[in-house]
Amino acid sequence: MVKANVKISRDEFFRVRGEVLATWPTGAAVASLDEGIRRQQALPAHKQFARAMSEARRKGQTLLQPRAGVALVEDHVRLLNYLATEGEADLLPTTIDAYTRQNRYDEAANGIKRSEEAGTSLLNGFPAVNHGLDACRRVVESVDKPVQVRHGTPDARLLAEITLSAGFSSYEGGGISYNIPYTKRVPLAKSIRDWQYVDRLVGLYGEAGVTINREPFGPLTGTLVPPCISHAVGIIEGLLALEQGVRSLTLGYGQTGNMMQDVAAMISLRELADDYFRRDGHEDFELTTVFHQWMGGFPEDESKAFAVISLGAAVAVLSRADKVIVKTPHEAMGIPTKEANARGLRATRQMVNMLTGQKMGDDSAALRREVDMIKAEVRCLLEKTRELGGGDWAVGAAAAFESGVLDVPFAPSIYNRGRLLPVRDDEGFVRIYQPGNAPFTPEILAYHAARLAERSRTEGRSLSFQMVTDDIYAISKGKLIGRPM
Ligand code: 8ZB
Repeated sequence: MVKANVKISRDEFFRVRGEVLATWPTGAAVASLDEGIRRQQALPAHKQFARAMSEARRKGQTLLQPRAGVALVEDHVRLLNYLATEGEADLLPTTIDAYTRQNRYDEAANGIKRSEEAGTSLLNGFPAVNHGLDACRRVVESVDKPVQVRHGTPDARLLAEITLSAGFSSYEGGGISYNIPYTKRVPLAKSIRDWQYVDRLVGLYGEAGVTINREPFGPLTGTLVPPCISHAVGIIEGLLALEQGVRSLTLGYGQTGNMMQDVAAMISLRELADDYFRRDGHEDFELTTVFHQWMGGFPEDESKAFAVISLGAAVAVLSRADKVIVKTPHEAMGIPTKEANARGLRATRQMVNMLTGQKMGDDSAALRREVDMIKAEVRCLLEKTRELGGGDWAVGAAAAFESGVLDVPFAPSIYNRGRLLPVRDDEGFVRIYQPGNAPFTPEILAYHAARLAERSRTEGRSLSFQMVTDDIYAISKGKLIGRPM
């Protein structure tokens, strides 16, 4: 059996590195890894992402982070500073544009040129590779908070080399979570390999004493994803990252909207991940969590959007997330203005400040049942994945997607089976309607079926794909559950 979840050797890494840096002219400037390491070592403590996450965890705080990125450097710096001051953000992002995510740097260059001519951003994010090392340094040096790269890139090796060398101290993504939900035809074995490179790079910074935070993308398609599926993917990506030397890991989860399911999901995510990491022999890591405010369709009405945002803020705190990713009242329309972005942050800030320290329902039997149910589901998925890989998580992950053992609902990738269907139950929990090839036990499937039968009775209609689509649009139309009428 091939072994794939193995730490990349230095020789192999530096051989591939030469090829990676040659894929675009701006790669040459980061040839010296030592210079990048020195810049990271010179970052003041309050701009180190891993440190901020670990302090939030220690103090029981939930940090606020927006998404933001525009085409031009000075505009981007102004945007980030506005979100820190007017938006009271604790952590800053740099959201990368869609061309860069697809390694289409020629088109990104054209977008930059046209944005300069237009005097406004004509890209949907910051094209960090085209701007190169010095511009990325300028971004990090012009703000006073930790900055993370947020994107959606299956091959993110050059982007990582440039941004980490510039002083960005956290990097989002993973070989599964930035492939399956984002692209159609990138083979999983390829994206997993390319993300092992990114994790190995982070590991090399680590060997020099620099801790860079890594965050697998938890919400996947953001469309009725059952917690067990995103947990399984996040834990696999965590295991792959730890193998390459990553030490600061933040695992994520996207809000479903049922408060008990969301709290149970965050509790089970922490406990399961810790368990799986230790069982594989990892001890030297720091695990933190991130809660994503609702990632599905939003209401157009801004007042209604604020209610969705605020519910997410409340559940983030009650589930003791170390960080919350904040939505904006422009979500239904597209990329937000900086003002709208700051409004989403301030609504979240008020809620977080009011709820921090409060506890609710931790000892409820119903909550515990949901925690145990999610754990049992994740174990079904992960144990089968481990078995398919003969103990190797990278081989197992590719085989699990190929056979539909792991199946992400509504993903565009041809390497995802797309046979598993979720739907909400009568209380709005996201349940498994059709499991496809996911290896759940008969008891688990019976539990889901029984909860769904309650909804069928309430609505006087049988389960169908119509019910699934009704659920997909429900929140944008003002409700949680897509009931008829
Ligand atoms: C998977 C993430 C989707 C979310 C937001 C979308 C959506 C994407 C930007 C951005 C501010 C950007 N998003 N690009 N928000 N600035 N450049 O990510 O609106 O909420």
